[in-house]
Amino acid sequence: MPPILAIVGRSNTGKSSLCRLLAPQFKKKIRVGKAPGVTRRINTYPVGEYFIHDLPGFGYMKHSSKKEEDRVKDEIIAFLETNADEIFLAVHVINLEAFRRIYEKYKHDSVPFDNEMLAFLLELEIPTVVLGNKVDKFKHHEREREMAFLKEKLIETTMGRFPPRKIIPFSTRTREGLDTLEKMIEMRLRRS
Ligand SMILES: Nc1nc2c(ncn2[C@@H]2O[C@H](COP(=O)(O)OP(=O)(O)OP(=O)(O)O)[C@@H](O)[C@H]2O)c(=O)[nH]1
Ligand SMILES: [Mg+2]
Repeated sequence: MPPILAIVGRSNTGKSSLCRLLAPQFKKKIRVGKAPGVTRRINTYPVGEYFIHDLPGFGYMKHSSKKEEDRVKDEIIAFLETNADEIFLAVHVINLEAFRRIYEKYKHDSVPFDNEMLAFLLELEIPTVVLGNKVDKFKHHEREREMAFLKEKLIETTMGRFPPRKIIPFSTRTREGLDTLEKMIEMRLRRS
């Protein structure tokens, strides 16, 4: 099996948009959209020596039932468990603009999805990088504040096991962070 680059994250964070940047030859086939829940199945794109797997988003999806959301979540978990050894890098895409609001909404009832997902990837020992995506939506001082909040909360739930240098500001729109990500992909690929 060729090595896998897995793109994971909540719905509407920019996973498929990222996929378009990493696999431009498939751009026309990759659907992106405004409403959460565009990608419903795992899509695979061969790019040279590895495969990109664009996963559906977990959490809220427009026009779907709780049952469908749970099915998608189960599918993502099963995919990660089954392929943990082949995944040379998981790219966990977080919408920086929505992270604080979602974190505050869920923290009283349970562990917010993003925190749970990162802990799960660590448990499976899958090398992971986190993208704080959509930074183009912020003014400079706001993005520093939101990035610091994101890092603080992810480090908290993973009890310091996830290094903050692997949480990078990103924008699929301006391509900020793309060079850094591509270097990480190259480096991990060499090691796998
Ligand atoms: N401003 C801004 N918008 C973005 C960025 N990345 C993605 N978007 C927008 O966010 C929306 C969702 O993008 P998708 O790439 O479809 O997100 P997804 O994570 O694949 O969504 P699902 O398949 O529903 O899980 C689209 O309207 C994109 O244009 C970004 O870096 N900046
Ligand atoms: Mg998608």
